[in-house]
Amino acid sequence: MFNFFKSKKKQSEQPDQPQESALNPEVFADKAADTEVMPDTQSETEHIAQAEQQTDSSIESSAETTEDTKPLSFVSKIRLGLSRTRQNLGKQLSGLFSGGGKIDEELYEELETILLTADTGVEAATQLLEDLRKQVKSKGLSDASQLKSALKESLIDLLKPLERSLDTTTNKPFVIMITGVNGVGKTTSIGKLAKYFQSHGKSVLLAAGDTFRAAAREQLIAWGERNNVTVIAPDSGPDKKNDPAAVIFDAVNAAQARGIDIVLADTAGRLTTQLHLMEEIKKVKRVIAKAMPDAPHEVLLVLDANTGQNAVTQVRAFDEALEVTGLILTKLDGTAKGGVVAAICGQYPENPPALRFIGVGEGVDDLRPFNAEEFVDAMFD
Ligand SMILES: Nc1nc2c(ncn2[C@@H]2O[C@H](COP(=O)(O)OP(=O)(O)OP(=O)(O)O)[C@@H](O)[C@H]2O)c(=O)[nH]1
Ligand SMILES: [Mg+2]
Repeated sequence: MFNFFKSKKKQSEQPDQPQESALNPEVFADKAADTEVMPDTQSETEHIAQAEQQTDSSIESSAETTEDTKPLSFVSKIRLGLSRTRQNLGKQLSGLFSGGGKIDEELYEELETILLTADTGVEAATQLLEDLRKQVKSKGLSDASQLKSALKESLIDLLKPLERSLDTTTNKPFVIMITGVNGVGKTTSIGKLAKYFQSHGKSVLLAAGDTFRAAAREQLIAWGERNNVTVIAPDSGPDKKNDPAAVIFDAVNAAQARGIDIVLADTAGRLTTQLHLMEEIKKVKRVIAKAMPDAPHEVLLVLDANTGQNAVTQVRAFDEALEVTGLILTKLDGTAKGGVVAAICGQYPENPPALRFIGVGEGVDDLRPFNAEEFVDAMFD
């Protein structure tokens, strides 16, 4: 047991700093992590095909189903996760391109409509069409069937600037603050990230900074147990003062004392219109910097792919409040509108935010660093 707040100096000189620790920084690391799922004899191709054949209503649970039986490669997971987008976008594009007709204005218009229905947004759709027209000219394309690979190329070019992996070696501990609106997948992404970083040889500590929602603490503790990592959580007693800034402050101190590589700090979901909560999250960030100068080293905004164009509004509002450094796009498996990734690019043509990870299912392995080629390949047949 330890209490970092008692040993902290100059507390009264720091107005942003929490005045009392409401924490019970126990170690929740007794239980073993999930065991590896052993492969069976079914081929991966068969396996994906089978999962893809599921009806729309069952597709959301497909990742779980496949986890129970056979682990898929990451590329296959993304392919499976993007089944809906591929079925929607891929089918429409095949219809448009396979006829082998002429490349004319009508075709461009139809293509624009298809892109917009996949949630690419007007800016990105316009950019893609401009790029495509250039390719048609420079490569001398004349037949619609040649457009598919050209469009793929344009999409990869558009999405490539989002592909910037997260370097966590710059600081120890490297403090990552996770934010976003309610229910987008923040806590689940932390669970997945814990596993991801551990599998890359990093030690991880979780901070249960969502002191608002009932059971948020328990949810994070469960992820901690599953990954066999420490969770710094507030005391759950009803009379305890639960201050998210205090929890994360203690977690950063704990990580420093223990030589932990990465701190993942959960925060409560909030709407961008809840101005007092947007102020609160700014304070949380300021307090983290009191525990460790320059921290948080990464402010990750989690976006739900189903949100559509509203994702763009969320990026802007959270960025204004917190200077977001990276994004996680979750629930790509539950949407036919994976094109929202392009919408983010369309809004920031000069310098788009880094899309660090994408979530393609509820399982602990369903998170993957964003890779433009892989993503575009998975979007098309
Ligand atoms: N299909 C799918 N579901 C996901 C994904 N990521 C998260 N979820 C689910 O989304 C739901 C909400 O996830 P949470 O992690 O609790 O979301 P949150 O942002 O922490 O929610 P609040 O703390 O209440 O704001 C859960 O049922 C998750 O299993 C994903 O990539 N795919
Ligand atoms: Mg949560």
